[in-house]
Amino acid sequence: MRKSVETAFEGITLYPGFLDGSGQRALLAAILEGLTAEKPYRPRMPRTGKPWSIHQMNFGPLGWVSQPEGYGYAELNEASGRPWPPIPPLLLDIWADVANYPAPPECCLVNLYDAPKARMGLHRDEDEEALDAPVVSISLGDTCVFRIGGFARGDRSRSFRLASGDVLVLGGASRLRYHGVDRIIPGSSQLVPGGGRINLTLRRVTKPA
Ligand code: MD3
Ligand code: FE
Repeated sequence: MRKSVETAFEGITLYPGFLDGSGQRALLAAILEGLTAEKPYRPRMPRTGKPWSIHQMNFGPLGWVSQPEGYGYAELNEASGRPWPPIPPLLLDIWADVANYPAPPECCLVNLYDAPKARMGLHRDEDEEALDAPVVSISLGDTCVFRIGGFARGDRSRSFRLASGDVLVLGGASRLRYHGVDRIIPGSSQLVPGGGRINLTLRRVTKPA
């Protein structure tokens, strides 16, 4: 069993430093390998089509997409017409260790915070059918200031830092809380070439048979 910290929120568990330096480098290499097959893109806001401040890519049978038509899951990368690359085995191992769920994840959404101003506004992850499964988040590279709130947009919120190698499991009673990334702290890690932060979220989308 790894050392974990129960947060102030039921259903949210933080594993600080789950990955040590060599684990982080091995995972980064697997991610960058996957990103040579399909190129990260800038998602577009529903309706307005305005581009986000981050880049995204997906691994796995289903990819989460944000397009002018709306949010949802897709089997193909619209930019290439091809399926998303497979989820790296190192990530499937992390899910098996911490998710406590009887089926593997179907989506690994890759968020690339590659600009100093990159952020993610408050939102809920609610496009999955399997809301009984947790979301498992793995952080690599620069530390970020992450915000977590309640079940309505205006509820009180608190901020935490997430550093390279940290794993956060978000499930149970907190699965539908609002959350977002206020900012990254440039220069806080040397892991990612050229700097920046990479967040990986593992999700189960469909109910297992
Ligand atoms: C809290 N990504 O991709 S991961 C996202 O760091 C997303 O890139 C952020 O939010 C990032 O949707 C945060 C942590 C996270 C994920 C799911 C949650 C926190 C959550 C679901 C419920 C509550
Ligand atoms: Fe989210």
